[in-house]
Amino acid sequence: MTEFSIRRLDAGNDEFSSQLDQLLAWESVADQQVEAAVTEILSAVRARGDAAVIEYTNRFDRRQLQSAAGFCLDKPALQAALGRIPAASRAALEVAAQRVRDYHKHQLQSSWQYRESDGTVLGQQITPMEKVGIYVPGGKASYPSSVLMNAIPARVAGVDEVLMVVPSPDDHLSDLVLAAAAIADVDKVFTIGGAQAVAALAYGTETVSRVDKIVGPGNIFVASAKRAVFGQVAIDMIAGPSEILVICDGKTDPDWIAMDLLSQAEHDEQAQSILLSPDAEFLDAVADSLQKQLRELPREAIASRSLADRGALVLVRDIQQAIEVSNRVAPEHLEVSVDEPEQYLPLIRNAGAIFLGRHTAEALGDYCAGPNHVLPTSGTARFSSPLGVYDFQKRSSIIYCSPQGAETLGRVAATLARGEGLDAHARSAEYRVVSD
Ligand code: HSO
Ligand code: ZN
Repeated sequence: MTEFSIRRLDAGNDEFSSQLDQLLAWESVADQQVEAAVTEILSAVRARGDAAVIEYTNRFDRRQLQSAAGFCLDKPALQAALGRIPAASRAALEVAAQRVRDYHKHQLQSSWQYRESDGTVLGQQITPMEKVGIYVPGGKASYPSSVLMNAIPARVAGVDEVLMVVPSPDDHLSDLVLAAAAIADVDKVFTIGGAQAVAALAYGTETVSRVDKIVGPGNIFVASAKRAVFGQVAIDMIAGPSEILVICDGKTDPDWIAMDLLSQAEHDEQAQSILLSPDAEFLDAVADSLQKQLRELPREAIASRSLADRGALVLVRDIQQAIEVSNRVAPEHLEVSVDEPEQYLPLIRNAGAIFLGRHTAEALGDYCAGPNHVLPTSGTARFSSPLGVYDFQKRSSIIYCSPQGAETLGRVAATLARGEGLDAHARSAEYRVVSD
């Protein structure tokens, strides 16, 4: 049994602001040795394609691949995995996938145009990306739910080809992950991982097509490789540890709230769980419940480390103050466990996903409510949004000038161009100005 501890803070104290800063401080480790190793892997894969991918995969994942065929799984192989998983898992994955699909369809953007009085037409055209690659970590953090959350928005956006990479160390591969790929309609899975998989997706090899965007979480090598190939391809955010912030008036069952905090704490020693309440006795009750329920968890060691290092139970004056604190934290997940929670929505400024009401466990959002579980972490909800269909669509502007529009705009453009000393610009615009 591990020792239990969690810090108690009071938002009314003078030191609270600096205590909060300390609590939130989290730096993703940028390790120079990792960066050097990644640079070498990226250039080897760029230069030698499949051969380099095979060498690194055999070395790091202890495989005996002879050729690229050994790391490719096509749709029939994914369907076979779907046939091997328990019927209840398959049914749950299918319900989750359908709900995620239905929700994401609401995010589809449409092209638009408008016509000006002189006949000039202006607009914006929405086009899906052609190919995207999804990185799925191997081992314990290999979540089938994340396969759905990454692949389905891409499919809803209309992406032509969705590829997935997942490492298979010692030839271990999760059937649930492959089954989720089948349900999410992934086109091909490559059983490779690490920087070599990111490089294959970014540069392309004889077997892996070059993609336009790489999404999905990974270890420090994957994060570093994604950062390095950014520009060559688009990437999603670099995900930090999971976080939950719960605001509770003290009237929800403390066992429920404690388990909600534990649900994120069990992800990772660095995960962060914070509870804000105006009721000091309720904070005591949740602390007792955390201690009691931790012992029942298979991942007790991870969860208790996370609570001790990064967790907090915070006494606030009222719900308004709780929301002010929460806006400063900008949590990945925010639970508002109070009566009539919707009245607080207009006050909530920074949160990846907002869970309203006593019955809305954050875990439902992780699996099957419908919204995406890939969310901004580490305070980045201040400026970024959940992964969505819009991350796989691009916008192009459309300009179609009528002869009259070309005249009016031509004069304006020529004046501005001369002011910038760009004569070819001015003359190009003026060619279309016929009347004087
Ligand atoms: N809570 C995680 C997602 C997840 N939970 C996957 C369970 N499986 C995102 O922060
Ligand atoms: Zn989770």
